[in-house]
Amino acid sequence: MKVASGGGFRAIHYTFKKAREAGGLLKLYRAMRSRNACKTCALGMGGQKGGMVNEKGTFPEVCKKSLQAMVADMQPAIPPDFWSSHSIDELKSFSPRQLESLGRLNQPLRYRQGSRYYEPVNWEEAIEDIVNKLDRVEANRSFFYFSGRSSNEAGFLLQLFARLFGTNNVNNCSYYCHQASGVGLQSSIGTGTATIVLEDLEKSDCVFLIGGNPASNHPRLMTSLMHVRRRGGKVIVINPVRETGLVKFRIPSDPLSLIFGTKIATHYIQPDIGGDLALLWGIAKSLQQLDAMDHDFLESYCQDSERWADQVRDFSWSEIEEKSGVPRSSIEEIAKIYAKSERAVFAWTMGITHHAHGVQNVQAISNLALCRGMVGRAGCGLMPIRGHSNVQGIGSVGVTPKLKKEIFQALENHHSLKLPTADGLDTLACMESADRSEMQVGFFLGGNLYGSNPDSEFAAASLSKLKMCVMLNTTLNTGHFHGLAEETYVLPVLARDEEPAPTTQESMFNFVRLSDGGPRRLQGPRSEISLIAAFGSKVKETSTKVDWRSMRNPEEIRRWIASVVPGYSSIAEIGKSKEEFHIAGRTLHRPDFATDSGKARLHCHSLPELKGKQRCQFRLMTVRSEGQFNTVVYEEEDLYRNQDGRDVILMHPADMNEISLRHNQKVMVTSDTGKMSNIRVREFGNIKRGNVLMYYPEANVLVSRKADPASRTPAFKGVVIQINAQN
Ligand SMILES: Nc1nc2c(c(=O)[nH]1)N[C@H]1C(S)=C(S)[C@@H](COP(=O)(O)OP(=O)(O)OC[C@H]3O[C@@H](n4cnc5c(=O)[nH]c(N)nc54)[C@H](O)[C@@H]3O)O[C@H]1N2
Ligand SMILES: Nc1nc2c(c(=O)[nH]1)N[C@H]1C(S)=C(S)[C@@H](COP(=O)(O)OP(=O)(O)OC[C@H]3O[C@@H](n4cnc5c(=O)[nH]c(N)nc54)[C@H](O)[C@@H]3O)O[C@H]1N2
Ligand SMILES: [Mo]
Repeated sequence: MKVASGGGFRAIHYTFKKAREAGGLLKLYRAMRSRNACKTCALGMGGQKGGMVNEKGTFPEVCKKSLQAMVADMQPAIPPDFWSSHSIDELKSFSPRQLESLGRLNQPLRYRQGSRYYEPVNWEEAIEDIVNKLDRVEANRSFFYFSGRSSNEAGFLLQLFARLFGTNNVNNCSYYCHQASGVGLQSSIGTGTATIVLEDLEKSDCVFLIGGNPASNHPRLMTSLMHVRRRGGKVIVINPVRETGLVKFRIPSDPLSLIFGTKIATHYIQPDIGGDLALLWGIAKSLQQLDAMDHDFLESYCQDSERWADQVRDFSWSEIEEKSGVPRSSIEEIAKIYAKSERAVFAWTMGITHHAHGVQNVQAISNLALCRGMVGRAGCGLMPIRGHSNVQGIGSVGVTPKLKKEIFQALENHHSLKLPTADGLDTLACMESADRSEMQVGFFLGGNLYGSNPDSEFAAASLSKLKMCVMLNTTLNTGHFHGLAEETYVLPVLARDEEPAPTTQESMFNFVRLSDGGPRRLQGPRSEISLIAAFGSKVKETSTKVDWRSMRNPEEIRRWIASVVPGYSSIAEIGKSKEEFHIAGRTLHRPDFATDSGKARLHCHSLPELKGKQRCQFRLMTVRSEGQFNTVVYEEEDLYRNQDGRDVILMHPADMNEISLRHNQKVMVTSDTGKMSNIRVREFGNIKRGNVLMYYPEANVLVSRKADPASRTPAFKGVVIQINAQN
């Protein structure tokens, strides 16, 4: 059946289905309502108000992904005899979905080169072996990668361990995600996160939603967009794909919306993949022609605005139209709406950051907001829609190659520590260094570095050159079977809602939540914090530098965070007071910019040529389906795009016609990095001509390692491919 709206009864029906898998509705409901921050996206749910409650206190805010993540954690353990009966080669052929549904990890596993199997080992042996290896490696030949799922406390502790061990090779999944937002915003307004809180979004009269699919990836944002529409506000979507749920969505917690559906987009603009930069400059040009700039604001609070205005004038409409793929009339139409808006919010996701010019995209969004004075007031501002539930917190507490000056100084001065000063490497640089055999050890807190990396063949080759790789995970993923190091350890950890003591997370609105933790579901896994503290106390280089025993207590880690991380002082008391808080100095309700000059800066750019314009070439985006969370696939189907499997490439029917392809025909897809065969080509009228869509992580075979020089983020959405029929 063709799906014509997002959300709705299907989402409710799904809840009951998942409840059966979890052992009953009441059990699942209790788990979902426990006082823990939601495990999926960074919109921010749960915490002390209880699960399924957002930052405005609205209940019930349910999303399918959070149910899936919860039910996955409620799975029984993988049986101990599994490992002797399934070889690594066999498990390599398992799909991400098969691996996730094998169950929870509950005992440490070890693989040694030459063997065909993982072997379960006991905790003491695993830790001793790993410590022995760490004691023999030069610190700068190790690197630490963090996903954004772990707590602030675990993140802080492991980066501290890495620095005391002697390396700044500390980075998180953000380099493959929102790094361009952080770098772009920092260069423009002096802070790298959202300038607004959730209430502001609902007060705005115009929301730009650029390069994201929140209907599927941040479903609870849809409630806010519905409120904007109901109050007469405009929602302008900029996306090469007409995403079903952005056109119409049925919000499960709203009876009227549930039955009749809510129209979300008032305007839908379809640029070519990578065409946003030209489009954003085009909107500015149109504003200039309408004389709709806020000259007073530009004069008082911004710098470089004259140079910027000159450049706006200099771009020709023909260049803008050609490089954006959007006709001038459509650009002028949305510029007029923006010109009338009094409180506009600009929100964006991976369609903006996953490009070789991602930072420029973000700067251009910021330019557009600044030129009408939309930053530094309530009800309007800039809003990168973050990915992982605690990716922002992990970054705040120091999981970055270079520590913020304040953190570095406070650790050295107040805590009398000596920290390394050599430049640390970003994620891709670590992978490239491993490929040159310069790295010997990888240590990963969560995530799936193999699966999330561009150029899968390279990723496997590079990781397999390591002498040792240690991965702390809850469930299995492809990274546990591809690119195995000479010695590989998989260490099972507890999920957030199983932690023995409360931990904290930071939402994309800079709000710090307290998760209570809860009873463990399985014997075997250890808490991330206790495990990191155990390594800290045993590794020679780190053992005497900190009292690691006290660091087993998250209260003590929070005292450290409070004393070193800017804006985080309230975290010291949160365990007792239970008072969740907004981080000081982040929300910008006044135009006080934390740049050196105190003013926001407008940036100038040249417009990149649209890629893939030769005959038989197409621009490919690699995106998420409705049934997955990053490299974890819960369901093979993509409900909203009406696909029953993931081995597909979605293409406009007119493009198919032009190169004589039939619906469902098997094709080979080739890029300059790799090729995939036996892919089914599917008619998909919702995508703009010349552009095609495939699913991540499988399509990482095709994605090149060329990255944005400013953010080091690969162009996961900017791949040029060719398609050839196979039969
Ligand atoms: N259900 C679910 N939720 C998730 C995740 C998940 O995997 N599943 N992952 C989490 C994470 S870590 C993240 S970062 C976010 C990701 O959230 P999104 O950014 O929404 O995720 P993507 O699937 O990468 O989708 C990108 C969207 O950008 C559009 N797009 C592609 N190229 C371009 C372009 O050049 N220009 C424009 N304007 N648009 C383009 C695509 O059509 C698609 O709608 O979601 C988080 N939430
Ligand atoms: N081609 C392409 N590549 C991409 C993207 C894309 O759009 N296209 N998106 C990029 C983006 S935005 C991101 S964020 C990255 C994602 O990169 P990662 O964050 O590295 O990957 P995930 O798939 O989210 O990691 C999933 C694993 O985390 C573990 N896990 C879950 N919960 C916990 C926990 O509480 N503790 C611990 N220790 N482990 C846990 C589970 O074992 C699970 O298998 O991928 C990037 N790669
Ligand atoms: Mo992400």
